[in-house]
Amino acid sequence: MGEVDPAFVQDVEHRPNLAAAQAEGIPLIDLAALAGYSPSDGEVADSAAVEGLVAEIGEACKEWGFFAVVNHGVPAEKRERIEREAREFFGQGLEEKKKVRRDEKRALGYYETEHTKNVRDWKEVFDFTVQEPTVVPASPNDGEEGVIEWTNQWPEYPPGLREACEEYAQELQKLVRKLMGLIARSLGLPANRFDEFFKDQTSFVRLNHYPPCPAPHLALGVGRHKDAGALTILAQDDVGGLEVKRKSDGEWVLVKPIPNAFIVNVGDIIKVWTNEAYDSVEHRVMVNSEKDRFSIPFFFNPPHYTMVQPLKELTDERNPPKYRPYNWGKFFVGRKANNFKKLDVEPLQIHHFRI
Ligand SMILES: O=C(O)CCC(=O)C(=O)O
Repeated sequence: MGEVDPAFVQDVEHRPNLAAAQAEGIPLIDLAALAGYSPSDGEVADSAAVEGLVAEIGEACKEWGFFAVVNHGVPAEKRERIEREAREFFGQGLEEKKKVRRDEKRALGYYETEHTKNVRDWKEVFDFTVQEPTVVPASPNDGEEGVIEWTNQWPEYPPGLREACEEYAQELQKLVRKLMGLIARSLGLPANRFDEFFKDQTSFVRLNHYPPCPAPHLALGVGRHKDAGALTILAQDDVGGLEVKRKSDGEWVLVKPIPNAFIVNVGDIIKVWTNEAYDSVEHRVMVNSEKDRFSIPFFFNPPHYTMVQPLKELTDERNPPKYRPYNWGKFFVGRKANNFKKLDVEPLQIHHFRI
């Protein structure tokens, strides 16, 4: 990526503090009690241990908007395999990677010029969807009907990337179903309350590579943002750099990598579904001048035709809906299109639908 182009430079107030403190007390949730649970029946096994998990997850979603999970059931070898293949893929020359480059027509594949909040990120990515094909609106504009199909673009090299990605996505599907079941129960809803959103889902996985950066005090790997979807499950390597804005005091704190754990973020859709009982968390990624960093977020997103709005069960006269319904598909494709370029206007956010 060469030296630092002004396109990467953050405004002064958003520049990272390279000496940021590691966060203390981030909820660490042990999912061992769910071992053997099959998500296909949509029910979480009933036991005192699971009840404890439900309470822990509810508390974490309220107080932090994120947490770490261990003993999650995703086999370590599947994670190691996708991490290995990702390194191989990004280790190639730009020309090779550009053969599967994302563009205005093909939303998936390799991309190295993403902007977050209109500042370029110091990273390169490879995106693939979980559902093949993934159906989305043809246009983000209201009144323009019609849908298109997104299909994944797989590179010839490394030859094992596709299989590693597909296997990993299947494992993450199982985990996200378990987590959504626990989250539903923590809200007093049936464990299968969110199952309908798995059919025709628009979930995707991103391979992130953050190369060493000559000016880590000026640029960010990913600028501050909240995830627009429902839930994100992130695998990060041992380099570190993920920061979250702690709710209790608004400080940016570093999330220490824990071997084999996943970080789970509440996204904006859950914030809306719960009428703000649960909050999405702002986060960003610092880079460093020495080491490459890799991470793999899995973004759980509902079908494009979902009208996102506070759930009826969680609202009443005393707690009326705080958001107008919005169409997820239009929001999602609008956001994807925005990431292609620096805009003069603020990209679409859920606060635009706040009542
Ligand atoms: O790399 C990370 O730790 C976080 C990545 C992230 O927030 C994103 O890709 O949206």
